[in-house]
Amino acid sequence: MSDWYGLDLPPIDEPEALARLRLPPDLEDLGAKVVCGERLDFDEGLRLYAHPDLLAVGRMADFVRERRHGDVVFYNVNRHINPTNVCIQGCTFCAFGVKGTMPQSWEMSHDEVYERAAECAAQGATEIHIVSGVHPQYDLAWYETCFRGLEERHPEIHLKTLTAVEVAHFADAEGISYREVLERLRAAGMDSMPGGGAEIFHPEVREQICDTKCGTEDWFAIHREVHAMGLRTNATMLYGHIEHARHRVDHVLRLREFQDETGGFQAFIPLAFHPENTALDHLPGPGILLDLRVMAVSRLLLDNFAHLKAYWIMLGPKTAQVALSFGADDLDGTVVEERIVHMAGATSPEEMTVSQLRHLIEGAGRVPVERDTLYRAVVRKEGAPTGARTPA
Ligand code: V47
Repeated sequence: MSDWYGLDLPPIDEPEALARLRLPPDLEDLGAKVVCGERLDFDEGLRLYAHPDLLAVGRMADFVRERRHGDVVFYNVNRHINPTNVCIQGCTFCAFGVKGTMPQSWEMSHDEVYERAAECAAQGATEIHIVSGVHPQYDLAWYETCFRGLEERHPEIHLKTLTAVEVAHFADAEGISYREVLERLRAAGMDSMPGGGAEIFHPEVREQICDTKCGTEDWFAIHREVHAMGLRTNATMLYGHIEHARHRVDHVLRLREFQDETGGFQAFIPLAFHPENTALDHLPGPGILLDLRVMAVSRLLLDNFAHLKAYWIMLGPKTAQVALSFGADDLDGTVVEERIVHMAGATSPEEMTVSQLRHLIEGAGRVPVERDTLYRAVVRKEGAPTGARTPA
């Protein structure tokens, strides 16, 4: 059997698997590579973006997902907390970051963060996801105190905190290395890092949408340090704005190459651009067909990523459910409070209960499995809180 992404999977009858994909003749060569676990290259990625038969591309991605995960779809019980949205950056795709003088800005105290953490702890959350704008007064010491306070109060909750953009800012502001920033954050309680700030790595696009913040090399340098410290991170891609297919393929291939080196990424999360209240509000944003194609092509190219997340907050629950047949194996979590895309016009709810998440997964014919941040199955004692609230 061919080597399948380094995983020890049972052998399959490759010709039979290819036949079951029912591909049009001009995708059969790619299908043959996919069933044998052979890597697809840049031009093949472009072909997948251009091919008119989206469902055939989706079937190939679903094959890869099923080989890795069978019927299982993951979700978690988590809460997002954004201590402040005041931001000195000026990313054109963003409606979340604002100047401190604007009425829609907020600045939480440590106690306000702890109140939110106590609420989610009472609901059985296993993860708190913390990111902010780049606020000049919310310095490294502010977050160290915050994480220590959370760690003391809820040592059992995993802190998935800050993006490479915030880490780069602290290193600049303090005149210390990325590693020193990260070591201090880890000592304070950081357990892993989310995948934000990646946007689009290609300079043709990055220079137009976020030229003031941490560049592509720095984003990777920071993730490299986190991985070298033995912690995991995620990776994202913001799509559906000014980028083209070649920029998306370039983006995921840079991630694939890096993952070959470090192996520290857990999940890839394509993020669907929401234009409202942003400097790019003349753009329509992606439709469902692009949402599904990005998921499928990413699954096919990222052969060394274990998980692809259909982040329901950005896709909306219904598209996220369909994306489970286009390569995604994870819906993310209960979230509870989401500001980044809701300030940019998202119409999805901000919270889903566990029963709603499980209902979506079961409706897709899959088996829901609650995971922690590191994708270990969570086993709850009977009667223990599960993050479930009464649906509104
Ligand atoms: O980097 C900002 C994106 C990201 C908009 O790692 C927007 O588990 C759409 O990275 N329309 C932050 N997207 C969020 C993020 C994330 C979310 C959930 C889970 C994880 C994880 C990571 O949000 C930013 C940017 O790419 N974003 N503005 C917008 N208008």
